[in-house]
Amino acid sequence: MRIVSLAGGIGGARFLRGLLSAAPGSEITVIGNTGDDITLYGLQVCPDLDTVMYTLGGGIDEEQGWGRSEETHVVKEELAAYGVEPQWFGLGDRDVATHIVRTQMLKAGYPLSAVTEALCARWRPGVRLIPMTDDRAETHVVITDERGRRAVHFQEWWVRLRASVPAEQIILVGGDEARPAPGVLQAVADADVVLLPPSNPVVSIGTILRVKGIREALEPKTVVGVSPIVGGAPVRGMADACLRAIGVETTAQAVLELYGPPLVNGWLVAEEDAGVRLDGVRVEARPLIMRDLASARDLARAALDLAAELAHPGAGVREGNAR
Ligand code: FO1
Repeated sequence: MRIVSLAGGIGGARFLRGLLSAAPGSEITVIGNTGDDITLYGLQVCPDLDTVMYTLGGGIDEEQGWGRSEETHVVKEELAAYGVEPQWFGLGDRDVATHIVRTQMLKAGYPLSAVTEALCARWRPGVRLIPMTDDRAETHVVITDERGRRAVHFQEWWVRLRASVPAEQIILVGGDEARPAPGVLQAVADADVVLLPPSNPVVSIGTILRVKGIREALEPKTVVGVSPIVGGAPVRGMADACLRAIGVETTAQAVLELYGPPLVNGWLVAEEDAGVRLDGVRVEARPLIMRDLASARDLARAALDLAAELAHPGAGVREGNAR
């Protein structure tokens, strides 16, 4: 089976680990969010791509959900000793190597999609990881604080400010010009099913959907999404602060409406949100908390089962393994 999954950071990566376990032998293409990317100390950092690559490749710092396991921070301490800014965003020593390889390949003229393929040759994530675009598309946030009204990089709002200052606007700098990276639209066209994991609906899934042509390519496909909101709160992260910024309620219903029926055909919600309804969408209640591989696998399997039902109404049985 050919599966395409959009993905942001931690929630998306954990869902993908469950998907690999639920659908072994499937061909999985991940379209990764690059709106979080930031250039720091001259290095190109791609947090969401790296979280997927490290998580599926076995190199992730499990409890942080980002960065490398067995990490040290000597470079970070030395940079601080030189008084180099910013000091609110920490790169681990092992992680720095990834950014050095990425930066030198970008400077040599390789597109981000080729760089990501090269990095994945080491990590072997078991999926094909493609950035949503090879072009620059960076999420910035308009805030008003003691220095007045200004736009800051998403990471400054997210990491330094911890979203404590309201986001008046969320802007994708370069978003209007960004084109899907090579292979993205083809993978969607070839897909048997498309999944929207419980990543941040605004700055991850929402960002990918803003790249020209991606939403349109997805609409004719069987698309099943997993609500990132359970009982009125995000499962993790600060999706509520992002949803507030675009005037959307923090509910499973509101996020479904944000994505919309032409895009989403199936929607998995938590049992407490079983009342969610939208014409043209099949909603099913399932446990959504991924506390370990087994629960992530069960969630991914539920998404695939719903997709199979939608693609072959009344089949009730996923092709390949009858119950
Ligand atoms: N998050 C933090 O809260 N503090 C950090 O210092 C930090 C550093 C960092 C370095 C590399 C990387 O790939 C991710 C990092 N993150 C950090 C997480 C990052 O902000 C998030 O992973 C995404 O941007 C949101 O999904």
